[in-house]
Amino acid sequence: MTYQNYSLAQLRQADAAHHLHPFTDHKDLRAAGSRIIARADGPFVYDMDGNEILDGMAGLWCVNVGYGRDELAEVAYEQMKELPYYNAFFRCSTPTPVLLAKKLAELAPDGINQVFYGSSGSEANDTALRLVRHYWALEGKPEKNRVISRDWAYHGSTIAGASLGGMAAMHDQLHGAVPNIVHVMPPYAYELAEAGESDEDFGLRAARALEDAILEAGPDTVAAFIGEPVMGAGGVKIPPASYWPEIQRICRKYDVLLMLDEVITGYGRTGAWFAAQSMGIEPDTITTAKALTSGYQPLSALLVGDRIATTLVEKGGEFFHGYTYSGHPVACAVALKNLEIIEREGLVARVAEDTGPYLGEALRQKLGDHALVGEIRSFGLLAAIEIVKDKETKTRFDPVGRAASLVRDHAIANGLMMRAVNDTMILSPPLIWTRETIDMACKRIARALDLAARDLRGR
Ligand code: PXG
Repeated sequence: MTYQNYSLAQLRQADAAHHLHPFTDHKDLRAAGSRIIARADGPFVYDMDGNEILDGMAGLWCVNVGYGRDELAEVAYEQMKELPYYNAFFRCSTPTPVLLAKKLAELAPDGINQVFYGSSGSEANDTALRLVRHYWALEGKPEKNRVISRDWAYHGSTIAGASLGGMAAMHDQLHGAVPNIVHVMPPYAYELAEAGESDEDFGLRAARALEDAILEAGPDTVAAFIGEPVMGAGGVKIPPASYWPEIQRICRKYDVLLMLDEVITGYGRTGAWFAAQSMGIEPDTITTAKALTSGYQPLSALLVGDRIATTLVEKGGEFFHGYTYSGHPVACAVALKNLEIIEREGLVARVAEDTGPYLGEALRQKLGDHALVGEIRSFGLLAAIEIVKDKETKTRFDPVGRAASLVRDHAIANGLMMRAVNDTMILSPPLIWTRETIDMACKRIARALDLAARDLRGR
């Protein structure tokens, strides 16, 4: 490997001197130095300080088949030798994106049969936004172009992605978001349900915020609603069962397209190929990326439903949009093999029948009584732990975010990679985790919670 002529200290110094990291306070990072992960195998990553860390985040919600899959490396190598690149513009195609599109049409919910490729979830959401607006323009309703999203949504970090997303801090730095995108409340019962309000009632109330926004804007001006089935980066916010059916009903009533962002939930994480299937949602578009290749190659696929695709084909006219790497042959070859691995190893069913339910039970049984734990929720292999100062009143430690950062730092020091979003701890492990891996993770979280509680005593 090329880096092996360099010491850890040299790499760290070069990192600080030249590398601007994503979502990072660069002053802080330069003071602290970065953790350099140099190797990974199965469910573990290894840093250059010599630590073995169980990866509770599957990289960044993406390495669903785990690390060290020689098959994926081999298929990339073979494809690079045969055809490293050719584009999909100007009436050209290459074999692997074609075969992958055919496969995705098989796996996708009924009525979804077309694919538009990019290299990231952000790009795919940019495509989705353009496409729904283009659809309504082709239908003779160009004024039907507003998109309704939610506070706390994460839809990527390009200008379109951040505009669609509902992260206040990102909007503050946009200096002008894409126009005609509005945000409504998220289905986050833990903080937003009223005293005595049932989960079901809260889910309906949160969904009806969409109806209010449609009526306020005027249904003839609303193109689409966009949402993650389970909000990921916003803190694994799992909606009550009443939420999505009501959203679906409202979208149908006002002829508003439904854009589902499954960049995190796609490809098995919820115990179905797509959360649309586990939750019974019938979307017009599904944004996917991340686990499409298990992160072994950058690739996104926007799955496009028949309604939009039919108009696009029947009305014709060029859709002026695409990327150099739309349908990259190597990334698509890796995706095909990755999907084959997920199928061959029965990973989707394993999440549905075994590890998904077990993760929820184990977390609740082993950690639910801990003084710092306000709520545990899970859906498939997505889980969240709310960190609070007082379980009864749901009071947080001051300042917000400090307590969960402490838990995260202790978890990592004790060999478990986790994420903290404000005061919510997140798990999104590879689908190869077994009950034993889950038990190992629970032990490490319990220790991290104890150590954080000790640090927080008296605060
Ligand atoms: N949609 C969703 C639902 C995502 O989670 C994107 C779109 C954008 O994908 P790209 O490939 O452009 O990053 C994402 C990405 C975090 C974190 O801190 C989450 C994501 C990305 C970076 C950090 O949890 N999700």
